[in-house]
Amino acid sequence: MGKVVIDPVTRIEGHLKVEVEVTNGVVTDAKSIGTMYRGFEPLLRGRDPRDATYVTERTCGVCAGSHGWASSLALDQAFGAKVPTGGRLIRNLMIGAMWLHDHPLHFYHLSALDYLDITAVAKYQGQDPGLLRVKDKISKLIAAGDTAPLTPRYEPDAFCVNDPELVTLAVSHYLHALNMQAKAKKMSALFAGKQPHQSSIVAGGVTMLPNIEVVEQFRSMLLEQIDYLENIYLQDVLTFGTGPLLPLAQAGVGGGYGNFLAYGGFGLDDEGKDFLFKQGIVLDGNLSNVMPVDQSKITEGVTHAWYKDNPNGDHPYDSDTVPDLAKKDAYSFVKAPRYDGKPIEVGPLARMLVMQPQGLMDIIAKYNIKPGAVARHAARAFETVILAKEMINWVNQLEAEMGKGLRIHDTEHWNPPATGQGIGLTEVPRGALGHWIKIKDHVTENYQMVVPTTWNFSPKDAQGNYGPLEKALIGVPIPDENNPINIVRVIRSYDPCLACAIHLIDPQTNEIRKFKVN
Ligand code: NFE
Ligand code: MG
Repeated sequence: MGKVVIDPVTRIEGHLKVEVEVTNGVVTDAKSIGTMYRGFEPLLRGRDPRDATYVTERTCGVCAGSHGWASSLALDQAFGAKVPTGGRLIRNLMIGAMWLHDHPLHFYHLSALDYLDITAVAKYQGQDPGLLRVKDKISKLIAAGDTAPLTPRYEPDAFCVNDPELVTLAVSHYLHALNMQAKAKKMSALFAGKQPHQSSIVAGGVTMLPNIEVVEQFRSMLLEQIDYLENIYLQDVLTFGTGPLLPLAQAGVGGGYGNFLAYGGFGLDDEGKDFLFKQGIVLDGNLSNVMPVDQSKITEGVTHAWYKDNPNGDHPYDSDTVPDLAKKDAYSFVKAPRYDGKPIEVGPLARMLVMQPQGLMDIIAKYNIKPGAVARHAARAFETVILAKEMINWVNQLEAEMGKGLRIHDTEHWNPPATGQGIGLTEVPRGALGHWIKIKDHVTENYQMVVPTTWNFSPKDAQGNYGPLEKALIGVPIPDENNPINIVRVIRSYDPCLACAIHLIDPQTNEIRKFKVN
């Protein structure tokens, strides 16, 4: 038996350490350890509630707009604001464009290298001029011993794609993806003022009143994205997932509990009733029973997290975020969200298994793919295309609104009430995001964010249940303890963001150590 410690886990956002026990080539115990506390929630107390939008966005540089969106949804409710159709559509388009940047980045730049033997590029024998340029570029880097960041930290294994054609194409798409992501960010900035950290979504709607040139520029950029996302990104994921990685996909490596939660996101009406990505809960992998979500069943426990126990209970309206580094049995700064006491996965796979779009379900059935690391990549690519195509409808609807006098903000409800409370639940790239605010004397009395990676990378709870990642790691094959590549594949399949999950660096625990095998 051996203990494998990966610290820090690279090619993710934020600070994560993972410890596993390996027995007879299989993971038998796992700990997900968030090593950084940031203190955004206490920071908001006593401030103007509207500050939440801008302060919480600074949680993260990747999904920043997500927090602007969730906080504004919470403020809409607390202020009694009714977001006009134009405000809803612009929010959807601005945040949607952010997703078009975020998901391909995760696949090409953060994850694909776990599945490629990059040195195969030097063996490319084809004549495609673009691929020959890639071969030339990468071969020079290999010769110079300078392949970071393309070189994975681990040795290529049996699941690493080493066909020179496929690998060279994938690397060329890696480079192309950088270009397409920059364009997606520009799309978002057309409405957001800038990216990251948008400055247009506010309580009651948005502040940017677009003209027709802006909308048409957005449309033409969106059409280019749809072509790219459908014909390159999704195709690459399917080529890998139903080809060389099919055994991993069929074995459901990194599958976990089979519990999935989505709050629903991207409003399709102004009443907050229908969403592009649907709301629901699936338990124990039972896809025929998608249950409704009741937010009152959400708790965020801290039994194994470095925080003082909550005197007023663990529901986000009443809970607290007070660090306690001396806490016995604690091993992470990530809290432990649970739904009705259950650890639950959130994210693209959860969304797609709640929504069950026919095209993806057909692929899952045809290839007998099980929930796991590869399925997460497939779900992520699939939902990106669903979203991008729906965005065309929102552009059309926005133009129709412009024809009848576009309203983007509920100006009647801009000032904070003396007292109030509100919840903002939505879907962001890494999963279900919730913000809870309580207002007293016109200022924020309490603010809590329960973030996708907090759900997925939580530690054990008071009942001793593993967090979703921990559970997903147990059973993962590690044929060679010196090469625990399957562990990072499973970790990265969630696209974790520990910056969001923990929302001050502790000089004692944030020490950067080398990956080590004991
Ligand atoms: Ni920092 Fe985030 C997203 C949020 S994280 S990336 O998507 O909220 O778990
Ligand atoms: Mg929180």
